[in-house]
Amino acid sequence: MKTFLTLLLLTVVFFSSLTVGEAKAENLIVEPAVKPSVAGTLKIIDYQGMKTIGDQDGNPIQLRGMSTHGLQWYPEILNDNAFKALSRNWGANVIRLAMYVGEDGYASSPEVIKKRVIKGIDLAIANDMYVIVDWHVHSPGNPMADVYNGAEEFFREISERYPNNLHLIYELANEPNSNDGGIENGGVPNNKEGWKTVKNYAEPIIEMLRKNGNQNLVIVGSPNWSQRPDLAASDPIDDGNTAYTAHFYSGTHEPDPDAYVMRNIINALENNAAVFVSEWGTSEADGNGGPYLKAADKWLNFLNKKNISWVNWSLTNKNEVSGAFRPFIMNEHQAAKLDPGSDQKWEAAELSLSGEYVRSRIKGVKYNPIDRNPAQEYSSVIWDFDDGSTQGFVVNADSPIKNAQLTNEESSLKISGLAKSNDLSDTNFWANLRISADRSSKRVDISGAEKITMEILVDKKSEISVAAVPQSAEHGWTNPKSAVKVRPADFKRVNGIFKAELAIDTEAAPNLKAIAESDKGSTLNNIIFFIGTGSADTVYLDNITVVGKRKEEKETVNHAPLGEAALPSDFNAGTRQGWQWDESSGVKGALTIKKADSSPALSWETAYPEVKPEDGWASAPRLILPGIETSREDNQYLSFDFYLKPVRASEGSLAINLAFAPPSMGYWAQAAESYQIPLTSLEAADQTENGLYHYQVRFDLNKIADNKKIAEDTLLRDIILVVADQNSDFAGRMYIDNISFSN
Ligand code: IDC
Repeated sequence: MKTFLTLLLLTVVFFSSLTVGEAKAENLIVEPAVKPSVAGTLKIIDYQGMKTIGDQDGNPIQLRGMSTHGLQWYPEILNDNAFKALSRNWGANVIRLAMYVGEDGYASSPEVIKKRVIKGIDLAIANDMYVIVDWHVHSPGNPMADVYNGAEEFFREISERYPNNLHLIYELANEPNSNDGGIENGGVPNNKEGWKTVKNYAEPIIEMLRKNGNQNLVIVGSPNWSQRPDLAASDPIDDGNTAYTAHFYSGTHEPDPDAYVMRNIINALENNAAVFVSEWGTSEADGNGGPYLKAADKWLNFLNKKNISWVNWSLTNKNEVSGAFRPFIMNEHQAAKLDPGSDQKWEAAELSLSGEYVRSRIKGVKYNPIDRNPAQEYSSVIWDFDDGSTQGFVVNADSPIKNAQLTNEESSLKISGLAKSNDLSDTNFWANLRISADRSSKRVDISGAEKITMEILVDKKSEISVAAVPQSAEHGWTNPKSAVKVRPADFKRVNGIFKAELAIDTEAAPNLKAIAESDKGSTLNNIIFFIGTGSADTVYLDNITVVGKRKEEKETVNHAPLGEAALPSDFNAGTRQGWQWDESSGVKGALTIKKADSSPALSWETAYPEVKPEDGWASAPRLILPGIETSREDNQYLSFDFYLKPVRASEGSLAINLAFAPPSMGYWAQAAESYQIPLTSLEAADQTENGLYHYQVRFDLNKIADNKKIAEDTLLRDIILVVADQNSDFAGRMYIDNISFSN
């Protein structure tokens, strides 16, 4: 008995380890991430001849979790429900607090942003997650640039507040890079010298931390947007608990050991450095496009196999593909809330495709995406006989019974002369009366049809059978498989007559299935019924209906023709002259050419949501003129006419923003000031004859944010215009015209 039990046990263990083993070969279905309460202090250890992150006992541990978006823009994620959802429902053991320093971040309002970081740290600790404090170097690209002066002080303050706290991981520089006016203007080159700059920046901060007794894991970014941990590995920082950052976006960086980023990671590992992927996305490198989930699978397979920790970008409901939550899109959906509420989890439909995918990968479970356009039930009454006619039904030419009569009686189809139409066997309906809708003009789309239903009315209860051949141009005939019957017991007395419902499904009527599932069109154009009765001479049919399920088709948006990108954009030729919705636009409705002030202008409708996202750009119409390879030359302004035709506009204001995407300036140069339209004083604006409010907007090209300078010959690449919401209730139409450089 004992041996038998042992054997049984062994078999069970053998088989279960086999299934786990098989799943593991994929390295995507993985063990839950181990929490700090179990793993304790993190330290870099030797593992399979390389370095990796280990727990307090020296066992390898993998951190898997999410990064916030810029805390200056999306601080709403800092709430207990969200952190509980991430820790419990997603199974994350790490969260990264992306503290931008530039771009209106920490350097602009240190106290506000620092408070947010502290709140994030406290929430992470309370919810049993490690927390990465990310000094988000992004633009400018050199961690030694002036805006980043406060780094050491910042890390000192945080580490004094959380002395040697095992939850904290310090990420000293998100992404050193060579952009922003070129290397001579403070970028970090993608080479040994570039890494040296980063190293020189990081060393004193690490020294300070260690001197003060902080043994925390430290992560240091690498040149070229943290794609060069190999450079760091060949000239490492002299510290036993420092790892190097690698970042990738699965739509841009190939999951191939011979491709740039993955090869650099492998080189770094082979050179005895620990690598930490503190940011990766399912999109392209600009945060949009895709999602590229197959490539992400390959990447994660690699990371999981090598026990590399990873953190996904990002926890935002901004309308960008890498964002984990459903964004606002006008007329489509509201943004999901970053506070999931007291149930402490987000429904799958509140997540974006990316968020739903990444959640399952963090959890280590199978990725089973929900159907985002599920088929909906429909029911269309095709023949109701309410017009007093037979609606095209006649005795079919092939009917063996000829002398039946079809008339309309009290808005139903009366069929009399059925006495001899009485074969009630399941399959031998051939001897019965055939009627068909030969003269019906109905042409109805029945795609997804599952059954045909009808009401049968008789004066005296009787058995009635009906077989059907619905017809389309493509599918003219398939023999019915069987007739369907209603029995005397199925009838109920209604207003002095007996009534029953009969339903013919696709099994009984195979031609229904053929038409419903055809990809060449599912237009029903006729139907033949074989009608048998037990004892009735007269039967009435009513409300012949098709019932089924199908996906709602999205309405296609009819934009005016795109035309050729051209400045000035006067829209007089009836095209959009290259203007289109930017991917991140919160408005995606029709872009049309309509007259404003008697001249054709580019026009669209906008209605901002009542529940405002923190970032007023998230719900904004955002236009882009991509690839306009032009420069400002000696012009001082970019100017245009802007018109509003509100349906509602009584509160808040609109802020029009301008940006260019010059490759030489990190693809972003934004006018320092926005153009404000307070909706409370619309009457101060000029009005056109047809009542539009008119604004002559102009942006000074010498006033660019972050001290950037657009030279006369700086290649601008794209022009981006954003009409941001500032607590407004605006709904209505907007127009833009005569976009040009000017003096
Ligand atoms: C992006 C954000 C986007 C924001 C932009 C500029 O997703 O909403 O407008 O920054 O600040 C990174 C950076 C990270 C980027 C992200 C996607 O670390 O800040 O966020 N990305 O572009 N490196 C590669 C990609």
